[in-house]
Amino acid sequence: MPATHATKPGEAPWKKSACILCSLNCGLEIQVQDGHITKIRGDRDHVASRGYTCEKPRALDHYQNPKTRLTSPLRRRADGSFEEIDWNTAILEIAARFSEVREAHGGQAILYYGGGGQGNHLCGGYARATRSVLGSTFTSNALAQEKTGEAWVDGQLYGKTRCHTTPDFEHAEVAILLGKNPWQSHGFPRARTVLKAISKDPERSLIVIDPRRTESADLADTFLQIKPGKDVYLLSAILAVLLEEDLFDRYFIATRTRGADQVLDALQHIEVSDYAERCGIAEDQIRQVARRIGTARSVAILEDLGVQMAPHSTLNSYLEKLIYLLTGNFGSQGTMNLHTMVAPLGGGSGGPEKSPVTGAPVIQGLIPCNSIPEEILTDHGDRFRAALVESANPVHSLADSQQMRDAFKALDLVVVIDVVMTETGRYADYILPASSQFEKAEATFFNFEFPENFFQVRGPIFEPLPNTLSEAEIHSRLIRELGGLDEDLVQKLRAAAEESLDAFTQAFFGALASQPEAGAVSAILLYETLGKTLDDGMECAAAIWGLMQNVARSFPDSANRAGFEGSGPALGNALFEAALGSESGIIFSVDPWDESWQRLAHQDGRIDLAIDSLLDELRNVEANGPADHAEFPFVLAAGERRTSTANTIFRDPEWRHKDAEGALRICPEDAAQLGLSNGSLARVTTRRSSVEAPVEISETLQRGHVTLPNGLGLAYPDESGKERVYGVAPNELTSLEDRDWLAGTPWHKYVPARVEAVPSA
Ligand SMILES: Nc1nc2c(c(=O)[nH]1)N[C@H]1C(S)=C(S)[C@@H](COP(=O)(O)OP(=O)(O)OC[C@H]3O[C@@H](n4cnc5c(=O)[nH]c(N)nc54)[C@H](O)[C@@H]3O)O[C@H]1N2
Ligand SMILES: Nc1nc2c(c(=O)[nH]1)N[C@H]1C(S)=C(S)[C@@H](COP(=O)(O)OP(=O)(O)OC[C@H]3O[C@@H](n4cnc5c(=O)[nH]c(N)nc54)[C@H](O)[C@@H]3O)O[C@H]1N2
Ligand code: SF4
Ligand SMILES: [Mo]
Repeated sequence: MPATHATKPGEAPWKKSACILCSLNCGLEIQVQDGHITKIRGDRDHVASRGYTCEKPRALDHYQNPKTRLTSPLRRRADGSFEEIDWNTAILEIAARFSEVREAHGGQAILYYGGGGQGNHLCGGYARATRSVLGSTFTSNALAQEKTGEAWVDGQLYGKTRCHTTPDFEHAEVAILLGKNPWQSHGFPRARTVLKAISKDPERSLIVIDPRRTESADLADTFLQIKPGKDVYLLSAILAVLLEEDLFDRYFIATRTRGADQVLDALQHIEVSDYAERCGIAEDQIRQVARRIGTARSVAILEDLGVQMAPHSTLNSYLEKLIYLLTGNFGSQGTMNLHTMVAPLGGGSGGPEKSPVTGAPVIQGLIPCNSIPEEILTDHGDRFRAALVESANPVHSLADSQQMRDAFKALDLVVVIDVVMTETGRYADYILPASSQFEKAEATFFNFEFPENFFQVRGPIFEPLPNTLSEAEIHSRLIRELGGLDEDLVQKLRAAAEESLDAFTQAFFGALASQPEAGAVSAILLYETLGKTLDDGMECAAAIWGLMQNVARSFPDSANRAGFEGSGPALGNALFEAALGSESGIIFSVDPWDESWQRLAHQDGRIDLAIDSLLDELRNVEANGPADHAEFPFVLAAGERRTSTANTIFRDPEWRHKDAEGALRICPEDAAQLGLSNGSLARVTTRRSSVEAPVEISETLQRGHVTLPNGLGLAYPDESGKERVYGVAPNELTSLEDRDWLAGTPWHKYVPARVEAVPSA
């Protein structure tokens, strides 16, 4: 790697890679010329995407070649400006300053934030080594403002938070999208193709639950245009109807679950007509939907930010899962299944369950994003004093940007590893320039497929930009400087790696057995030894060897069924060699339809349906809801995925042909009442701040509901080189306290707001 594919005479070669703009990482073929991405097409050989892409990757050169690429380590001066320094100085000083923090306050005072956005995940593994050398216990990333509530519920139901279910939309008779707009945001392979197929098939139904008539809702057989934030009423009313009309799968409940009685008891008290009114969906329609679900051969559901970033979010995840579980839609074709994975998402297991400073829950090893400023802006002796931020932009992406700026200013040391200058970088003491995702080996870690799961390793398609380094190299240098690497061991393992993969395997496992402490830095050991024997540009794929050994240990039968022979280390090696040798990805696991039952982590093999704390919340749902704010009559969804958004991965506003400044969407009636017209300016005010945005009048919205896109409000130089901020940064408007009581996940989709016309000058 990187290898080439058939080209026309005179044409630049097509190089295999993947899109890095959303979790799907669709396979791509890319032509490059003079350091630029010139042509892109879907890779038809890719094992998961099979040639599919959406429109966004066409703009990928804006990621690879923005005006703001970093080409030197930077150190902040006393006056706040940055000066360029060389790598040696940067590594020396950063190691020394982290050591000072560790000596004065302990390693747990160093927060690690990040570990991979949509396609940059190997750094998370290498950073684990640095964290262990520093003794940095706590970590967080975007999952802790979206998926931790759902993961916590999975942990209760199935026994481990890594028991993640995936919907089988390819085969489901009924497909439900709950607060999810895959037409724009994807979330499963070939989303548009799959949705269109369900929509066209008269035997199958697509049900969309969303306050806005989205592109996905346009394809729905049934669109439930719910009042924003009221899903808890709809979901529990559906469950109540299923109970009333005896549509639960009693056999499944009796043989496969425990704790159902407590759930049924809580559901009995629900008055469907009252709940229908609260969520704004007619009772008749709720009953029809419940009957469709209750009588279908198979049902699959995908929930996402529309409920995960709204009031009652953890409870919503629970109710969503009760709908498919109580109707027996689990562990079979067309339903919900527990899949294999190359590495569990999140920050690792086995650490503290609560933060010692705020008592915030640590789920999937992650501190809730909304707690981070409180973990810093306090007198508590255990507060965070330093942060290492990698491949993330938390000052922009976490709730309440002002509090985030204050918090980052209060830290003794902030180090940011990124490809460009960001809102977070501005608060750093040091910024380290990383090679881009097209300049180093990377891999796809959102492997959520079932019954066949896939993995793609991709090679670089460009030489690294001069003076940038891969994260693996950065962590390796830091660890060396911190004295965390046993150089004799490195020599021994490198010699073995040069001999053969088998010799290396034996030497590596032997070393771990005699020096278990080396396990903590194993990713960097792999990089420094096995990595040096891989092809040019593939060094940082070395950690994948360890992950493939884990796959061989955790899912040997699945890997054998996928055609990989042997067991133990030999199986791991077969997987590793195949992964590095197949540019369009491999199917690494194949399961029978009932495999989910093997994957369940409860000892008795049953699903534990009763979650007392959430049933209590359900019984007192009113009291646990958001407060009313009379002065803020609108609900603002702050962070809608649109065709013109891709988190903050593209900073150059040029790529946005439509919706350049990120419009505030509002329905015609509200716009008329407020005197707003298309393109006119609106002022949006929340408890935190007040911003201006151009208006887009849209029939897709209901009264009282407005939306702003995610990923805007980024600073970028204009033609004259002067920095300008394009669009509204959504988190200038959000509040830290608007969050789930259990998981701490934010209510970004439910921001109380006021909207006014800005008088034209
Ligand atoms: N184009 C594009 N695609 C992306 C991204 C991107 O930036 N741009 N980002 C990627 C990332 S990081 C993620 S996490 C995913 C997120 O993917 P999604 O979760 O699909 O994205 P959103 O548009 O934020 O929210 C989904 C839907 O929730 C609806 N919603 C709002 N409030 C409520 C409510 O109260 N109840 C219900 N039921 N629905 C509600 C919105 O109208 C919206 O249609 O997208 C990924 N894909
Ligand atoms: N109000 C509101 N806030 C939200 C959301 C919302 O809907 N509403 N959505 C939330 C969600 S779901 C998410 S996922 C987050 C996303 O927010 P973040 O997780 O903070 O990350 P991204 O915006 O994806 O930005 C990723 C960063 O990685 C950098 N990067 C890219 N490639 C590389 C590389 O190879 N190496 C390194 N070191 N860095 C690289 C980019 O330059 C960028 O700065 O935002 C969250 N914030
Ligand atoms: S679906 Fe996601 S990964 Fe695939 S091409 Fe579109 S943005 Fe890229
Ligand atoms: Mo996300």
